Amino acid sequence: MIDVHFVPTPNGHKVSIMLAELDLPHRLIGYDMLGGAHLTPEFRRINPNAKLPAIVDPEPIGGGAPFAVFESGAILLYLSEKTGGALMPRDPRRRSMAQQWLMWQMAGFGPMHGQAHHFVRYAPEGQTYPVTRYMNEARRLLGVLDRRLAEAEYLAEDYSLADIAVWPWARAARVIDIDLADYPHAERWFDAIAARPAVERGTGVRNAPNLASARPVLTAEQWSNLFGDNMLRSGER
Ligand SMILES: N[C@@H](CCC(=O)N[C@@H](CS)C(=O)NCC(=O)O)C(=O)O
Repeated sequence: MIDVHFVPTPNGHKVSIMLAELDLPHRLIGYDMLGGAHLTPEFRRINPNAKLPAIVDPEPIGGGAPFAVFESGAILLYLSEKTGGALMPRDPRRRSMAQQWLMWQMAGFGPMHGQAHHFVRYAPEGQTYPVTRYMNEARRLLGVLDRRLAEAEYLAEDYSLADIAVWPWARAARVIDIDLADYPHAERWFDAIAARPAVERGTGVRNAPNLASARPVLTAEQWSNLFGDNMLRSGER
């Protein structure tokens, strides 16, 4: 039974969708991120970066002691390897495509959309420069996705873990007022993936209403846990 240290955010849903697709027994361990539950020395032993998600596999590839994996993209690769290469194309070109789009998600699409969410939803209002910068980048990257999906049914032609990595962030675009209908090929791909039973199961756990709202209201303590001194100081404990 794999332990999944989890919050129902786009990065968390990548892992819960992958586990549902693979039908791997797992247990979701929820964290109160607003309360700073992830800022503990115990969790830092699982993820030195103190972010969610992370997994602990009691029966790791190659045997031995339970093994922890952090970074959602690395978790998808690990789970694929554990299941003999599931959701990773066998064909070498397609396999490389899946790796390329996974890296694109982890290094570009996710972080840029994440910053757009931060400045639109969490930062004090009225900061036009960062809002414009990250919304432009979020839209530009959706354009890249749309053009790819105009030429291929899925990112690596076959449905793969690259689609699983990108899909939850495409889903979150509506919260920052981006309409996927403006990206018709991405919307066609989005709807096809949304209809998969495993995706429905993998997104069954929802965010708390406050965090899911367009403009979450945080107490000073909660803000500090996520973005301020508590978050900064936690690494020193
Ligand atoms: N690159 C990381 C990002 C993880 C991440 O930022 N997780 C967020 C939740 S989606 C988090 O833990 N936030 C709490 C914090 O930043 O203190 C991954 O893909 O796993």
